[in-house]
Amino acid sequence: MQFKTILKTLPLLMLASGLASAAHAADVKLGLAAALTGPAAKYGVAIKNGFSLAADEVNAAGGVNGNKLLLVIEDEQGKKEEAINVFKKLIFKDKALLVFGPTLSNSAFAADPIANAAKVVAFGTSNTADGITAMGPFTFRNSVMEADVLPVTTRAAVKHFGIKKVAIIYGNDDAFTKSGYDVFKGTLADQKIPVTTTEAYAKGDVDFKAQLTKIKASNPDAIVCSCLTEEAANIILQTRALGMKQPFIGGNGLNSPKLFDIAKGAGDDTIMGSPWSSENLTPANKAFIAAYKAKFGSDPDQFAAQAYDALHVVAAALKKIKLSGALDKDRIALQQALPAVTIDGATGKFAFRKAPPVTGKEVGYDAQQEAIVNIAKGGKFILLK
Ligand code: ILE
Repeated sequence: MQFKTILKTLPLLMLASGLASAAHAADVKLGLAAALTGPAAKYGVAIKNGFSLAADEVNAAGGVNGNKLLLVIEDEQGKKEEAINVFKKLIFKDKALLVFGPTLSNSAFAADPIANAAKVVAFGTSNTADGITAMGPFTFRNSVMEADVLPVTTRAAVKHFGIKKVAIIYGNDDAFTKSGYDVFKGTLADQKIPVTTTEAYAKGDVDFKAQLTKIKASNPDAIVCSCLTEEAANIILQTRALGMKQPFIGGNGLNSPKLFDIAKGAGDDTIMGSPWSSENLTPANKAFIAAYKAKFGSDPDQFAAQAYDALHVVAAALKKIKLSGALDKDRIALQQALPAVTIDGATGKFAFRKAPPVTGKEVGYDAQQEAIVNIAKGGKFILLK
């Protein structure tokens, strides 16, 4: 071989050997598309941590049927276009057996069709909008959807504060905040709570004074907020600046500690639902919380808990199948093994249920889990009793 040719080939050889040492043949590659930068990063980093912790645990216990789990993690920045790019990379280039994520429902509506077309499971751990699992039989989620959580949250908040009427504020250009709004609207009608005014904002807005002034004039007992955490926190702060003292009722977006990073004490008394609570002292949850603190030096949140559980759900499904090495076959075998999996995880007992039927379409699988209602107090989410 000529010297020139060797020089040309060398980087390729190095690359190949590098890949081989990072992932030996028996590794099971699982993709994770998460928002690790941008406004949704606080959710995405918690999700990444939950997955890393669970993968380390499974691997330390010998892996799955002798195979180690290898997480291939990509930043989708909380953007639709990036979620599409990252899904394509994980599915077609990295040849992941399954893809977890993306973080936001808004991105899942863009990226999941790629996974369904390629017959690869897209497993959402934080997508709570309606219609996610209607995208196809390869879409799974363990994130309990707004439609299941908000009626329970609203009923508990109404009782706790003796609420007679509410105002609503929501983001009208994000799939999750829009879906949460629709669910809140139906829930308030069902529970016979009049709405004094409904105000909307757009992604990236930072000044909510116009909407909040209208809400103030309508004199509600509480404010319903279908928002992502950063917007919710700024809305709460600006409400207090206008001299308004009403408590907030939120959806899944408000479950992040980012609420307190921005709103500080003004976040107190906000009520939101989730399947997870740090006060749920089951052995699985206690072990999760202690291991998370030891590894990351901070408390976990519900996004970390759901990610952690999702990895254990997939590990349980993998234990039931014998991987053949033929990627297409193995991806389908995993999709077929998942629906029957049940675990007792950080978020409690978990099972899947088939998504509501859609005519002429195969659907995926939702979470079958009860919602717990939390209230913010002193920078923490505590159980509403
Ligand atoms: N549950 C929401 C969604 O589906 C957010 C996820 C809060 C981070 O987009």
